[in-house]
Amino acid sequence: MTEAVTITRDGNIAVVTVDNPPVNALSFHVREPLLAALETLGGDASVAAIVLGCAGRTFVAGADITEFGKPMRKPELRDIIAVLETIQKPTVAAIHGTALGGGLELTLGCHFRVADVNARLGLPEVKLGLLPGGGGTIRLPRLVGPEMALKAIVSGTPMAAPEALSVGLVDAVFDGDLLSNAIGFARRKAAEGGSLVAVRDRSERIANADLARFDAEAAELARKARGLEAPLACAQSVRNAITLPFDEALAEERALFAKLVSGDQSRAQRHLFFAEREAAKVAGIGKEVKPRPIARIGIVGAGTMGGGIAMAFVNGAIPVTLLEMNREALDRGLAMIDKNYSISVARGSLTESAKAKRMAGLTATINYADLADCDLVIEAVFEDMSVKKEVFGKLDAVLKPDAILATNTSYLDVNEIAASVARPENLLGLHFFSPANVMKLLEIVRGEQTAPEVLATALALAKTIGKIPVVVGVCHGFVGNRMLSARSRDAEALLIEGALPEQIDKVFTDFGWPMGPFQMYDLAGLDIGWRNRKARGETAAIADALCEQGRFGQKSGKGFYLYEGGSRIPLPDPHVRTLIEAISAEREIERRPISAAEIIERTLYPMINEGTKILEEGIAARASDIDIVWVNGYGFPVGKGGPMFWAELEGFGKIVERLEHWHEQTAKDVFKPSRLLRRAAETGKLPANI
Ligand code: 3H9
Repeated sequence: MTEAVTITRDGNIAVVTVDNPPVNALSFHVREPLLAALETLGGDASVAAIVLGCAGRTFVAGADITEFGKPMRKPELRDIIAVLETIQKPTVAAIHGTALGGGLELTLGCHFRVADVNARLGLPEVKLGLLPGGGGTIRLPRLVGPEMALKAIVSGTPMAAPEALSVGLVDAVFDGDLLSNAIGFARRKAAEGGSLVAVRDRSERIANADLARFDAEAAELARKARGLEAPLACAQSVRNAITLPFDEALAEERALFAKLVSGDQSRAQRHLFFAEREAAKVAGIGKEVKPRPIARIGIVGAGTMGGGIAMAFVNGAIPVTLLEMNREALDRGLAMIDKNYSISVARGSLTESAKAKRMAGLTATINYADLADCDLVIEAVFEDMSVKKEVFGKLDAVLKPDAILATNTSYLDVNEIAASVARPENLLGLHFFSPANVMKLLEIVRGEQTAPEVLATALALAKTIGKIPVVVGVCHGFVGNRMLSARSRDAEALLIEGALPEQIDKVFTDFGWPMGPFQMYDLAGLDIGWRNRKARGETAAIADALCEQGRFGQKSGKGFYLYEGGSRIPLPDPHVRTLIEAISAEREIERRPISAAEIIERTLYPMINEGTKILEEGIAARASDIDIVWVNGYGFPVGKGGPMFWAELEGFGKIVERLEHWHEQTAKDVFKPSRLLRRAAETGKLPANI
């Protein structure tokens, strides 16, 4: 036996242990000895039962994702499961940590599954643009019923062991030494000597399936899939489990898997899986750099942003002291948080007692001195340099010397803020995205003087509260908002030349975005941009005109669209069309049809161009960091892997050529291809070393 798989004995019970750190993925060097072990033990008359478990922190967390996209080496997972199913003595999977994807599918080849009370079980393949390809879609419905299987497989969300027990996925849950309990369980099953039925042969849960109801649920899921192929394939395959004989359904699953795994969407989603993990690795922040302990967070400002940030921390069980300038503002902020939690309670996603616990994690104050015991304080006040400096001046005076100062600025110069405090090495940007209690992205802005330890603390903190951190450098708008601004720079011109907001937005939703730019402006409120433009002496003919008419977006019932009776559904508004056409006429621009391709070239291509400038300047460390920012902060479609991944699919050569064209037409800088983009156009790839 190799080290990846070992066999030990406890009397007449054989224990097969997989040991492939860090997550016991089913790599080739595991599959080969695992198959051999099972074949040997299946035929060994001295073995009464087999327990299959894992060493280390988890049960098998799935197939080895790094092997996808390469020719699959035999034996495959399904070969192993096929052998498991022929074994005529009890086979028991002993699950701790996470049994995910191929890991859970492996257990479905066993007669029994027993789990540690803290284990989680799931089929998350859909998140990688795949469907379970090791029989999961065909076997799981046989254990838990088709509707539950559909939900679990299409969502990819793992379930906790107690729930798995209640739905029939596992046969026993143990709190204590899992292995000895599993051995005891196997010994009892061997002694009972009852008939052993493989999962493939259990048909009672699918025999009476309500196909009409199943189809209605599957249709609803398809609607939500927004152009993603994997959720549809998952639903189709679970349906096959009901309607086709086992082997036929299994073969269909295999074919669907093969199609998805070689497609661009899955490639994109696998890229994002590894990109997210890469983003957590930051130059100069090795294991030797220890994060500081954070027992209490302070937040200055209880507006929408401050309140959302406060919720993010108390949700992660970190107590928060929330400061406002006066009682009234503080009470308003607390009432908003309370209301948000009440909505969750009404929806059933939070219990009353969990809400009470979270609210109890909040301490409210109007005195800076009450922040003295905080280990990290985030300011979320008005976006104005002098206001921010004033806040940090006060914080500097009351906080302990090693407390960390963080600004939630979206645009301002973090180095300038740092220069105004006595502890610049303890200052950084923590840029949350609204709503901060929901959005996963956290841009961590590293100032010139930010200490490695401070950065390590921010990274660790992000993980604690379930955020996806990306470390970025200082520039106007950092990575996300800087690229967003490049995306919008020509949008108004598109309207004036002939497009309408609803047409541009449809190009975006067809691309896979949850909404287009004009829907987004209406949602965010047009007055904010209007105020900023006025302050900078800038104009935007259409948006300014809308604001002058009191059309601030959703909150005023009209903006680029009309929202009838408080609805959030954007309706195209003939009035807006007339206004746009009047501006075109005023400027003597003859309106012309604008194609979807042109809309993409004039919005997304400049955004890619800006991304390459961000890389040239070292504001982002890697192209994949930019992808993580856009997918998690701005709704870039996961099936396209983020802007920089998509750019490669689209073709850097084509992008440069079209940017040059638009640069010639408009003379706008945003279309002038960067040096890096030109280099990428030569080879079809972004260079490894920038
Ligand atoms: C599948 O099973 C298909 C089958 O249906 C069909 C087959 C025919 N492979 O996340 P972490 C690496 S699809 C390769 O930081 P955590 C990861 O990149 C699979 N590598 O740890 C990282 O490497 P590094 C279905 C993997 O404790 C290191 O392990 N399964 C895999 O925060 C630690 O990972 C899944 O989708 C893998 N499968 O979380 C589960 N998994 O240190 C995917 C991890 O170099 N995995 N790595 O950056 C997870 O969700 C989490 O890793 C897990 C642990 C929850 C297990």
